[in-house]
Amino acid sequence: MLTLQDKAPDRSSSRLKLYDRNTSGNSYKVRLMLSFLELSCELIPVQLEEGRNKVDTAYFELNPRGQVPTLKDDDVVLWGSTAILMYLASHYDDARQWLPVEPVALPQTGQWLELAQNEISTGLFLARAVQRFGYAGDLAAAQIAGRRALEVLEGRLGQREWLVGGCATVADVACFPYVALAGEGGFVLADYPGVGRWLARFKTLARFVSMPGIGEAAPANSNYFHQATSLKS
Ligand SMILES: N[C@@H](CCC(=O)N[C@@H](CS)C(=O)NCC(=O)O)C(=O)O
Repeated sequence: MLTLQDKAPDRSSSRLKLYDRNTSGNSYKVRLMLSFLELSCELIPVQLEEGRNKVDTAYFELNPRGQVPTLKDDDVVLWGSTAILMYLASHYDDARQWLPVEPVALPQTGQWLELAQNEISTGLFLARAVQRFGYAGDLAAAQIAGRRALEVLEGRLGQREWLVGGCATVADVACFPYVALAGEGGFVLADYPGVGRWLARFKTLARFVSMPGIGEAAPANSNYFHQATSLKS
C-alpha cells in the first residue's frame, strides 16, 4: 500500500488537479496552500445551481459528498479542505513549517482545524452562504455561532500573531478565508481588533493570493494556476 512517505514529492509537472469554485472559501484554503508551497495546479471549476454543485456520478466517485474542494494528485484523491491541507503540508512542505510535527504543536494545530470545521463553518460560512448563495439554514443560529468563533479567535489573536507557534501554519490557512469573508455574512470585524491585525498580517505572507470578496490581488496574479474547462454536469 502507498503511504505519503513512499511517494516522492514531484513538483516538476503539473499533475495536481483541484475541483473548485472561485467563490468557495473551502476551495480557497487549498489555493492558498498551493501558492504558499509554490505548487502548480490545474483548476477545474464546478458550477453552483440553487445552492448545490452541478456534478455527475463520475464526480461523486471522486467525492462522495459532491462538494468542492476535491484534489487529485496522480492516484491520490482527497476531498475536504482539512484533509487536503494536511496532505499538501505533510507531502510537499520540506521545511515542515505549515504542519508542525512537535507533540504539542501538532494537536494545537488540530484544535484550530476543529474550530474551522465547527463554529467557523456553522457560523461564518453558513451565514454568508445563506445570505449570498441561497443555502438553506438558520441565519440567526449561524450568526450566534459565527460570533462565538470570532471571540475564540480574538482570545488567541489579541495576544499572539499566529494561531500556533511563531509562524503561519495550516491552522491559519484553515481559519483565514471565512473570517476574511465574514462581512458578507453580516459580521462586524471591527469588534475583534486582534483578528483584524491577523487578517492584515496574513495578507502580507509571501505568495498570498486573494479571492473575490477578500481584496488585494485577484487569483489571476498567481502563476501557479491554470484553468481547465468547467466540469460538465
Ligand atoms: N467540510 C468541507 C465543506 C465543503 C463545502 O461545504 N463545500 C461547499 C463550497 S464551500 C460546496 O461544495 N457546496 C455545494 C454543495 O454542497 O453541493 C470542507 O472543508 O471542504
